[in-house]
Formats: sequence, structure tokens, C-alpha cells
Amino acid sequence: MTLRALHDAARRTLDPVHFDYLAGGTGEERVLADNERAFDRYLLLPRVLCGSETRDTAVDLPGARRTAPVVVAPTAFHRLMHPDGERAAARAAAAEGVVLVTGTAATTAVDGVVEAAREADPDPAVWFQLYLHPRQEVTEALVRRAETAGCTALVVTVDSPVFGRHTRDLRNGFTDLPPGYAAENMRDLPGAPPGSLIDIPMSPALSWRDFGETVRMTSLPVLVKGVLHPADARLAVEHGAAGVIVSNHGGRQCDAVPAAVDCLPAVVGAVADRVPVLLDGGVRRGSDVAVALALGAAAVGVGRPVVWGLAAGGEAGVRAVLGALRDEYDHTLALCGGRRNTDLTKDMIVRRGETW
Ligand code: FMN
Repeated sequence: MTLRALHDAARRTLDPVHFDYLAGGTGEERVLADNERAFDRYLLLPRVLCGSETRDTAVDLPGARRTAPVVVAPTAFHRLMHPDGERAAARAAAAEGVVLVTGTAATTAVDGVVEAAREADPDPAVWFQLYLHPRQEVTEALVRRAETAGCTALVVTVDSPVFGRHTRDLRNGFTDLPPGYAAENMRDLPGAPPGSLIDIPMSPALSWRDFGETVRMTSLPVLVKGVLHPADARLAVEHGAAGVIVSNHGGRQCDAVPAAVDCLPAVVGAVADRVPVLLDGGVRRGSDVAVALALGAAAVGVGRPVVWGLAAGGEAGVRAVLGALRDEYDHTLALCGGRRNTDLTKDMIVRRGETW
């Protein structure tokens, strides 16, 4: 099945309110649309007679050597989308040999997610996405939970000082999880109430100092997710980040920011000589993966399409999405004369309508 077919199947399968939660963005959804559209403005300029029969798409990321430069981005509440929820996504990502990022807002606790990944691969790469809590002991409890579960890296999301105003959710009155579902990682934390949607910590008063303290409380590599400004990328590295993820949260936070891929080159210029730079937002085709890599990304994150697959077909649906992206990416790499990811370089990018 194509990604588009999986999207349509997800829409048919899901409760319309839950589909809107998945599909929607903030404001007039301008950034949501632009994330995808922006990829149409970058074209690949292939090299010829320099390829090989087989290609090596393996990538070294913090805490993980994986078979493809694709990461499952953290998306909340998988059990709303499929009864097997995060476990199905984790098995699929592990089977496909890619990193899965599970989140603070998962409806399955992180130990269950890693356990499911191990069913498919005894040595999986599961990263834990963390929202820093204004109370450090709560953040620390979450970090210990991720370490004990066997996560190989942490991802601190920094683009959410306050909740995004998701237009469709506000219209639908979707402001908390239905009974029977909870943000399971938030359960039984020191001083924190049992986990519901509104308990996910967000605070506009957090600072790079809080990030630095989080880096110091663990021996795991810590990536920063949600950076658009190159100055913030530099600050992240100065405070110990092991990687930077360029992201506008899939158009779910501020509706007046640039498309994620348009922010990538400046962040690459600022820090890619020191740490890997990843990108998420609008990646829908293997050629989008190739464009991001040519612009200097080490890997890309994929959010909504993974959940389309989950909703449409559980573990098999997620595998179909990841497999299609990997296959299309490998095909594009071959068409561009590449043998490995690093053969995609910036001189192979042109902007639509511009000559060079
Ligand atoms: N990012 C986080 O850091 N933490 C989250 O809990 C989280 N939940 C999300 C839930 C949904 C339904 C969606 C669509 C995105 C969420 N994101 C979250 C953002 C994704 O990690 C990622 O940045 C975004 O989806 C990438 O864009 P794409 O959906 O176009 O691939």
C-alpha cells in the first residue's frame, strides 16, 4: 500500500475526533501545509556512472547504529489509534532496523515499549522523548524510568513552552484523553498526579540551564528536538547536546514559523561539524529523505505517516510505511548515483525555478 492509501485507510478507521488530533496543526495550519510543500521547492541533481549494485544506507546515530536514516518521531497516544498502540509501533521499528522515539505522552509506559521492541530485535534502539518538568525531581524520575527500561538516548523537546492550540481539537472539544487511557509514563511520579493529558509538563520558564542539568543527570546521549534558530543549535551543543533535531513539531506549535526543511541548512552550518543534525516535518517520500540528507541531515524523523500505518494495520501497517520509505530512499539514492548516504551532497540540490 502507498502512504497515501494508508492515510486514507487511517481516516476511514479512526474516530474522526482522533483522526483530527493526528492530522491537525495549530492556527490556520499554514506551517503544517508548508512543511510538506517546502520539499517541492528542493530538487535533486543526480550524478551518473558512479553508483553500485547495492547501497549501504546504514547510519550511526547517538546510541544507535541503524539500517536506514529514518527515525520514528515521537507521537503521543498510540493506543487511541490502535489497540496494540506503542507496542506495535516499537516491534515494527525494531524489525525494520530503525530508531523509535517513544514519548512522555505515550499511552504505554516506556518499559513496555522497549520490551515490545526486543521481541523483534534483541538489541533495539529506543529513544525516550522527554518534556522537562518544572520540578527537577519529576524530570529525574522520568530519566531513570527511561534508563531502567533500556533506552539508548534521550530526546528533550524544547519547542513546547506552552501547549499548541490545535484548531481541530479546540473545535472538537478534544482536551483530554478518554477514560481508560493515560500518559502512562507520568503515573506515580514523585508529587505528580496519575497521568492524564493535562499533566504533561510544560513550562515557559525552563532554560538552557535546566537542559544542561538534565544532560548531567544521565550518561545517555541527550538530543534536543524543536530547534529552528542556528543560535539555539549552538547553545544546545554548548550545553552538552549529542544531536539537534530541526523541527517545528509538525506544525503543531507556532503557526508563523518556516517549514522545517527551510531551517535545516542554517542549523547544519552552525553545528553539523560537531553533532548530528536530524530533521522532522513533512517527510512523505523517499526523495524527501534524500533531499534532507543532501542538505546535511544525518537522518529524518517521520511522525504522522507512521501513525497512519498504525491506525490502518497495526504493526504490519507501520512496517509498510517504514519499508516504503526505505525502499523509495534506496531507489532515489541509486538514481542519484549514490552508494551510501554521505554521497548525497549539497551541490546536488537546486531550488525549483533557480539555476546555479
Ligand atoms: N513531538 C514531541 O516531541 N512529543 C510529543 O508528544 C509529540 N506528539 C505528537 C502527536 C501527534 C499526533 C503528532 C502528529 C506529532 C507529535 N509530535 C510530538 C511531533 C512529532 O514528533 C514530529 O515533530 C512531527 O510529527 C513531524 O512532522 P510529520 O508529522 O509531518 O512527520
